[in-house]
Amino acid sequence: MSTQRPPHVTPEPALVTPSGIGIVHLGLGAFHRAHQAVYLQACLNRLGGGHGDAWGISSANLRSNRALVDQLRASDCRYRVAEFRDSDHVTLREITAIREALYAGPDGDDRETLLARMSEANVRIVTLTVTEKGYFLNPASGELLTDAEPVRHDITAPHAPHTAPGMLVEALARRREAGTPAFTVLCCDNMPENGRRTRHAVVSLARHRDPALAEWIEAKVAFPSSMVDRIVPAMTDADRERLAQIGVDEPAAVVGEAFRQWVIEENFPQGRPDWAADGVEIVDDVTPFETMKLRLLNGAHSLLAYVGTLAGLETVDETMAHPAFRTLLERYWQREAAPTLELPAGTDVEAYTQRLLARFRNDSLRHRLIQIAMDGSQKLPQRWLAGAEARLAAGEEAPLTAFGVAAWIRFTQGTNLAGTPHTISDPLSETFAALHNRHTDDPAALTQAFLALDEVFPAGLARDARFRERVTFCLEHLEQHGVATTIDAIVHDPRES
Ligand code: NAI
Ligand code: CS2
Repeated sequence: MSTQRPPHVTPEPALVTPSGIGIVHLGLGAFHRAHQAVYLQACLNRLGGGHGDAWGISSANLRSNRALVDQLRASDCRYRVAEFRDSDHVTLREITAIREALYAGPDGDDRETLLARMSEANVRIVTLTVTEKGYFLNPASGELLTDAEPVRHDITAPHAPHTAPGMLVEALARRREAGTPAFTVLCCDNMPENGRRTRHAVVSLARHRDPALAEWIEAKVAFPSSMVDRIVPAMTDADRERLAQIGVDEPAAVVGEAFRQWVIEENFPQGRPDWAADGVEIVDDVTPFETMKLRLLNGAHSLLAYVGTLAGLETVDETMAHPAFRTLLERYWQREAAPTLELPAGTDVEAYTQRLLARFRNDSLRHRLIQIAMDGSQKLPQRWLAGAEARLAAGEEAPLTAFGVAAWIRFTQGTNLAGTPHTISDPLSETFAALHNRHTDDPAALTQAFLALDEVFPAGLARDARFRERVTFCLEHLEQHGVATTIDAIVHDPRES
């Protein structure tokens, strides 16, 4: 770890203990604890014991992580968030906004408690961070994966659902039955038009059960989109050790960067906390914010994750120590990502990307590349591929995206360029292994087979011969010459200047 001495600690403002639950959250992971709960805590602190008490959170996990639920319960759901500006400066916030932690997985006891909570009239919002794959949507088309085993389960046994969309459908059905107004569903996952996608998952699933219920949901339930931003790496033992150094020893504590942003569409028929008073941007259309963040921040993250891992690097800040990676990002932003964006009014894209570089350099986070690299099949369509497809359709090229795709394909082989193994965590990992087995030592055939994965690649990219050839070229070049030389070849390609 880079922290040699304990950082300076900013004291915590006075706390209030909320009562009353107004929000149910699905996906009690690191991000929820360090983002939504922090904003809610600010609201509760601001309002004291009064009106803010209506918005306490009941937070649940539907699959992993039962241990965290137990840990939170043991501490009466209190924990601290350590916000690191850099290795020397941390702000500690104590969070009491989460009032209840539930484990509602198929192997847990709390599913009925969760459904009962979601059916209560005073619960007016259900928020979600269940990762991209938790919606069971085809990443490229956005259609519900009705063949996925958990979805099949929720179609045949809808009253005891296993998936997040299934939980929403069952709770909404109970509310409709009881004459309770619908809650608003607020997706906080890194997906494009995340409200619209969530709505499609829920309505599609409901239609399998009862078309009238699906119609009721379409008519009555609001699904505002939101853009969420704060880098919150998965906790490691090293994080726990350095938190212990500053007296933070609760197991549910979480580490994140100092920066945070939340942009939410104004569509809450049952009301909402006064988030704007705590720095949330409330807008009519979140799409420009979402697309900008997904393509500039997350797109860059994925590029670093695959290329950096192949080069034997472990964390985002390590990649930033190499000029080649900074050049790669700058070229990617300037030439391929920014030109595809309709920027939010008043945005200075140069300032935004420079700030991203500073955030990525934050060596107090130790954000592991392998964490960002997981679930590439779910992430790449919105981070890279939609933008690249638009460029090709406009007669432009996308060589840096092709390089990223080549790095991703090589990454899914399960070793870095030096042969050191890494884990592939992705719903399509078995497919990847089969493709690598079938096309060993044939980069052109391997490229063709990956681009034919229509749940990942849009048709416009898959059938573009120039793009395919670029990917194959990069795959071969990476293997023969390594990461730095390949970056150099791409950014200095005379066709690109
Ligand atoms: P985490 O690993 O700490 O938590 C993942 C959560 O998703 C857990 O609650 C887990 O139970 C749930 N989950 C996973 N697969 C699921 C499934 N198939 N069905 C239902 N629930 C499922 O991860 P973390 O950091 O909380 O991130 C979660 C999501 O939050 C990300 O995928 C992303 O969309 C969003 N996010 C995360 C940021 C970060 O920096 N960590 C920043 C911005 C957004
Ligand atoms: C990362 C994001 O894990 C990933 O894929 O790109 O979680 C990223 O840290 C956040 O979106 C930052 O807001």
